[in-house]
Amino acid sequence: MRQTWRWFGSDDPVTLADARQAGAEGIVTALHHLTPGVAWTGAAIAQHQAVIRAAGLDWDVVESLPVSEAIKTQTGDWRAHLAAWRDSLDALAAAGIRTVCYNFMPVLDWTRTDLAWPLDHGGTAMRFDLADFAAFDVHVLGRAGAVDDYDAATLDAAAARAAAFDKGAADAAALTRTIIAGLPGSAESWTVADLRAALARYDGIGPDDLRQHYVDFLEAVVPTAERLGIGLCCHPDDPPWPLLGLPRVMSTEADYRAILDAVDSPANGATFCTGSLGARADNDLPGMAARLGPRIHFVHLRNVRRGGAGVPTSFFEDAHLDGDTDMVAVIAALMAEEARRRAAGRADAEMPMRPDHGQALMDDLTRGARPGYTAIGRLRGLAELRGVMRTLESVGVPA
Ligand SMILES: [Mn+2]
Repeated sequence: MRQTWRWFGSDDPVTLADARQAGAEGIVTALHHLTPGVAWTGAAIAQHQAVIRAAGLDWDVVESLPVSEAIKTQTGDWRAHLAAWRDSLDALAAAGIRTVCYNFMPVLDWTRTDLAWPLDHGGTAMRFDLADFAAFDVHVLGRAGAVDDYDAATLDAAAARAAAFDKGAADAAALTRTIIAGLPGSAESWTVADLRAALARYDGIGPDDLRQHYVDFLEAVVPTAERLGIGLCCHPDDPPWPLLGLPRVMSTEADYRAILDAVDSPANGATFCTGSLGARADNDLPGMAARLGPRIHFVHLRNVRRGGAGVPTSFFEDAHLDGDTDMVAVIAALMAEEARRRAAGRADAEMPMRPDHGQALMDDLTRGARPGYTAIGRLRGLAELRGVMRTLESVGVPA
């Protein structure tokens, strides 16, 4: 697999020079300053690409080309947003960029309850605690119907956390800020009232409606991607279950299969994120890597340790080779897919992968980075993953 590294642009505390020292071969990035629904222009793409090239790297993968809330809800300017999305694909292909990741999660891009959970070794990791999340949902957001989404033990634990908020023993505002950090754009600009308004846009949109909107989106953009030779790849839901009453439709193998079959084109592919999918004990990741393999265009390797076998559950972001996912088996399955592609003469035999998040280790603790996008933590992750790949290359991948 090709070793890539996510970079958020010139204001990212982890620089392109850092990415090179970590051994990255290519860059994953986006025009993060542009609003969803606005077309990316050739000039803006070329400017970003020139900065990356000046650092001796190349822009291999777009992550993400955002799908607007209007498209997901089929309201407002959604048809114009679809046209803009196609225009962006045209401009990206003209710049030679042919792997485009996106997601179809309503409102929330990703959700954690602790961005710096202390680990025994002195570093920190991101964590999702189900009781904390329920405390936010039931006692801070006060969402109607929230109590129906958690079991009795979780609700009891959530009530105890909320009581601690009242006594000042825990900070409801900090928990709110952490959960809102997963909202797209500038998290500081979101309030609980904004979140309620964003959730209200999905009143009456159930999972079947959202899946249909998703298929409609694919039918509108996949022919363009096919013509341009672009591989679109959808990132799974993170975490992979419904949150805050919002429907989620990319959480399981069955979800992926439904979407890949609905628009059956090589251009309609998957981002295989072991970190997101691995938060469910019922996702068989090595098996999914093998079965979805021909349609995987981009790989995120990350490991989580779950709090239990249930869904939903708590989890934290463990080291890349630790956690509950058998990372060696996943990498072997993906490398076997690459071998099949090479044998079939596919031009996209080598899949781009990146270490998806790292813990905060050593100087990461004082340097600052976007949540999960540390320098040393990801360098460690990439080095460990590279070691697995190099070993499997040497000893051979089981067919
Ligand atoms: Mn990911």
